[in-house]
Amino acid sequence: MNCCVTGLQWGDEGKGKVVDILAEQCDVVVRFAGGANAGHTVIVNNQKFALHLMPSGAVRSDTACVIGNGVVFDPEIFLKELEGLEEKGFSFASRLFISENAHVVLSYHKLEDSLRESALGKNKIGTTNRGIGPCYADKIGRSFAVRVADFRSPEELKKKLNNIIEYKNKVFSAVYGAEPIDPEEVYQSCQTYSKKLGKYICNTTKYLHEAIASGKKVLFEGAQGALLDLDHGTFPFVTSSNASALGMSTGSGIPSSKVERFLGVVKAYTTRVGSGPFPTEQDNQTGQLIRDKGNEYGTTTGRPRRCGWFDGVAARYAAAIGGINELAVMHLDTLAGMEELKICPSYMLDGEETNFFPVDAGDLERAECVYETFAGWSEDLSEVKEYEKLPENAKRYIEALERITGVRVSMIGTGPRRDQIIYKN
Ligand code: 2SA
Ligand code: MG
Repeated sequence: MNCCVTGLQWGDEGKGKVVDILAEQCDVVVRFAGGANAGHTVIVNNQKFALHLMPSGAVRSDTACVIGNGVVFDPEIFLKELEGLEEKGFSFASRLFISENAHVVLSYHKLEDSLRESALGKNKIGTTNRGIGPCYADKIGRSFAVRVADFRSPEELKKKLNNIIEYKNKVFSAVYGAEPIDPEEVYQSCQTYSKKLGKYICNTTKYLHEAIASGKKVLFEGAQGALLDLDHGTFPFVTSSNASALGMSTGSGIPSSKVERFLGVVKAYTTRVGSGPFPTEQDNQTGQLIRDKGNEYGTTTGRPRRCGWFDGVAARYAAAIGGINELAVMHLDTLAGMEELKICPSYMLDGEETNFFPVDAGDLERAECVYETFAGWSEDLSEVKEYEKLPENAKRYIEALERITGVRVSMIGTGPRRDQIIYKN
């Protein structure tokens, strides 16, 4: 079965590990949205891989890896990742496919990202400074966009870069007083990328349709999470792509009718990194406990993540918009030792109870959480392999997540290793 794995929270749900496990039964893993802002951690034989752009299938030597058209492709970071994996013995000959239609993140996008964030001051979005927003803005704006396909025509790319950078330099200097960027330098780095990556560039939509037609199993790997989706998340505190499962089709060219499994990944609690409303946040000892036990720090930026209780309103909404038919609950082990656990199935908003997630940032700021309280467990879960062997209170907690989200749980994460997973019927 073809499968799409996306996060149902604000990212960092543990998608990388889930994708790595599912990749065993798949032939192709596709990234369809986001860019090097993602941080997917995969641990194989005690070796830790923090992947940003490379699909998590990269650490299985026979899995094809596709960078879909919906990705904003940072060739500098990608090359480092590729070479790092090659040094560790992975080969990518005939198993790496980069969409010619993907848009390219260049140095001026990263500069623009940090200039804008500094200018916003306390109103900043809290981006990863990876140039994601500015690159997608150029894509939507069309006039100043560079696509992977442009690497094929060096002369035209040179002209294009000269025009784009001339314009950007004017704006950056006038608005932010920034130093000018040298177009020649950007062009030279593009030459290097083109030489090293040219052989992987292709029409990935064609590749994917042919792969599916020939019976290959495709796994779509989301980045960030549904609540950071540009259209359906907590705007403006979102990323600039359709990070929910809804982005799968536009970001790959494969319609949802070709995909049977829509697996949503959640953590057993909630985290968020960057600014924006977070109703169940525990900016207190409870939050700190979760952060310490769950090692909740950004994989890309190292930022401490904000931590809180499981937000059932948000997860139910994310599951609904993504057509999610299966749930993976990660980091259940992190909650061990807490006397009491809480899940928020509804909010009080302006005196009325609601269980439909209001994406409006102002509404969310005012929303007050209604909680259900559960007894915790003290047993360490890290070596439990069967659902039946979980402590009764842990099972009760999982069943509550199913009831509140309306989706059945099929996988439960009990630690970072590949084998620390429980399958549930
Ligand atoms: P951006 O850089 O424009 O996409 O930032 C916009 C918002 O999206 C959030 N965002 C993320 N949230 C969680 N995890 C992400 N990936 C890294 C990780 C983040 C890190 O896996 O830990 O290392 O800090 C990710 N990428 C983007 C971001 O925090 C903004 O709220
Ligand atoms: Mg992450």
